[in-house]
Amino acid sequence: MKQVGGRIRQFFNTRVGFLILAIALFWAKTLWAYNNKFNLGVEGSFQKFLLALNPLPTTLLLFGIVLYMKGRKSYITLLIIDAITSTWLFANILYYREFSDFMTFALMKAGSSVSNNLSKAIFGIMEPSDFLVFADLLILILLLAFKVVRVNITPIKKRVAMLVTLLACLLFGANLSMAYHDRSGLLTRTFDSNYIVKYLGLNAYTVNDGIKTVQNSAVKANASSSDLQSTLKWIKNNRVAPNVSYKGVAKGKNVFVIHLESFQQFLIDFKYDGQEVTPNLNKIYHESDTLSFDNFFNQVGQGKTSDAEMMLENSLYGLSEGSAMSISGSSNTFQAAPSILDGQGYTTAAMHGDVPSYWNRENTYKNWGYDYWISKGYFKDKKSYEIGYGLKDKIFFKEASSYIEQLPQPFYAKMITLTNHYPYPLDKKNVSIPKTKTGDSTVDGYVQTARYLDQSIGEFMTWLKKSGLEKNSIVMFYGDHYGISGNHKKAVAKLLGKKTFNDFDNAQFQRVPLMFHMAGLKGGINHTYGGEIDVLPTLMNLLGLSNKNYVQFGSDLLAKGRNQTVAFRNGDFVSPTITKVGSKFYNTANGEVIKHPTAAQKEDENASVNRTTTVLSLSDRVINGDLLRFYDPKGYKKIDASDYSYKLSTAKKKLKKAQKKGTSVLAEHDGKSVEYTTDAPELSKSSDKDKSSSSSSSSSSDSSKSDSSK
Ligand code: GP9
Ligand code: MN
Repeated sequence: MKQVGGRIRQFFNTRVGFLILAIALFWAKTLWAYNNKFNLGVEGSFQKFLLALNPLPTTLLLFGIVLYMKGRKSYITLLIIDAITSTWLFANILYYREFSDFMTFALMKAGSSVSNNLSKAIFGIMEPSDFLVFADLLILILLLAFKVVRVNITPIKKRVAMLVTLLACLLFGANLSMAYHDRSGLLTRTFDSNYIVKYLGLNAYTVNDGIKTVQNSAVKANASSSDLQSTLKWIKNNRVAPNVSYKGVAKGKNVFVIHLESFQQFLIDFKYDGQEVTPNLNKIYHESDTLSFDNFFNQVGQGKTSDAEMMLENSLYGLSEGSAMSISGSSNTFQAAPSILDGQGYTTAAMHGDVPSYWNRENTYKNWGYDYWISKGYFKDKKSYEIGYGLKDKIFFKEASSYIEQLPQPFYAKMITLTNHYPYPLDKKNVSIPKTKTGDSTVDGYVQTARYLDQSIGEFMTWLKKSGLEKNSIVMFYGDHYGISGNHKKAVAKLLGKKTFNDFDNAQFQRVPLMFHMAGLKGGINHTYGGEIDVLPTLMNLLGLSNKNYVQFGSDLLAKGRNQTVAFRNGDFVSPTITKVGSKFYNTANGEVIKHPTAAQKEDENASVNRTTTVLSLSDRVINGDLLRFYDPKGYKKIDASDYSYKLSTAKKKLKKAQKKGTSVLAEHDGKSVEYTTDAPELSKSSDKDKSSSSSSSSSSDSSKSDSSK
């Protein structure tokens, strides 16, 4: 035994041995921190394996630097590197506790707000166990100080040092490719910083963030107020006057923005197995006080939901790559819907059953002026309440109602649903319509989750009536993007009972619902061609607000003489006359390829191509150059992200205080909650005490949540 101990000690007395010890200790404590100090959402054994692997490549690379050094210097450097990386981990633990996110350079730079808040809070939020991240460093120092391990000054061959560096790079490459296997687009699409840490580790996250920040800040540093001139000129020249007869019809009303996840227009009135799939939404669609649009298109790119949100609430396009909210949401100046309405005396809240960090919402919403960001941690949760990304819609709406009734009126509330999300898993208890039979497993569950979403909407509308909110609110519904991607053409053809389904059909398939529902609204089905970019100008007009002074690329959908070319993020477009996909132009009326365009058609094609490329590139310039920081719209009250905190305890206090105003539904009902009725089986008394796991069909890997464009 003694002999073994002696051998181990001898090994640690070598430089390589000491390095291995340092790496092993650093690895162990990082893994401990991952599991105890963050909420990375690790699911399944493959992700667990990657989590355990990911500290190794970067630690090997960083710590391995000392092998290029001689003598005592290498030991001291090793301790310094260890100290710096441990401090970084420590700082992130504290930051995460406060903001449920990792530190970014953009935030540190924009920083005053965040760092002020953080330094104020820092002592309050520290926990003794946080200091365990320094345990490995302490062990190494003690071992050396008490000469348990001796400093070895024998030089290391450069070849060995290089080999270690190479090994680190190879390991990182392997880590990266396995991560991409589980989550494609991890770095380009930047879904959630938790994902990058989960798959690649904190240090890799930091480097990636650093590279992105440098790229972004270079563009931003070179931008100046004059860059905005071309945009302002374009907007002025292309502006159409909003519809006067609808102006202000919803003035002062509460606004509900109901985000229907992955919900396509074809589902409206769609029947399967002899039943309507979405009877509640169909009813709303056809009601005389609902203004519905049947040529309304999603225009999202890689940022999917976040692109939809960017367009809906800013009338700015997403970016050609990645998510604008992730890339610029923390640092840019926006003049978004919530902040515009804040200035009009509205209380604004976004609600969603997923973690707050996804699509960088936690930071972006502050720059958009949201008073409240009510996300997963705000809701009662059990395993059986969740599926896919988070809370099931029926439970989400029910639990959200208890926050809605506390909001001072008028309010603007965005509710982002979740259950109808790729790959459309649903537990048996919630299934109320059979799967379709196209034979494509990622398509066939779609009607089931869409039905579930529809039922949740039905329940919510009943509550709106009961609470009296229906009378003084305008409820807007929209589908954020396709649910079935162009990679499932055969299955879609089957689903729609068509012989073929080509690129033209797929472009037409990008229609999503848009409906404004309000008591007394002059409704009907409007056939104008438009897209998500046009929603904010339309909504503002209904609320009686002029968007004339804002940088918004869309136009009021009810305006006469508006341009009806709908730009897709990849440069394709749809208009009432022409549809462009790739290099092909189609006649929108009959879907035929226009092989020999007439002069008029050629002109039409060119005009739409021009418009599409112009709006996309101008919008990109606004976001990439952070140009709105140079712009002060008349009548707009600037907001400061540092005024907002989305901590649950802060929100609760704020809501409690807000009750004094007496304008919330709760106050109107003398402090008594308006009962919410749902048939969610998870909430019924008879439901067994949460024995059932969240889903019979949800897989344990993130790929089960990933994108349907796969
Ligand atoms: C995640 C949810 C889904 O919180 O909004 O985003 P998506 O995958 O649809 O872009
Ligand atoms: Mn979505």
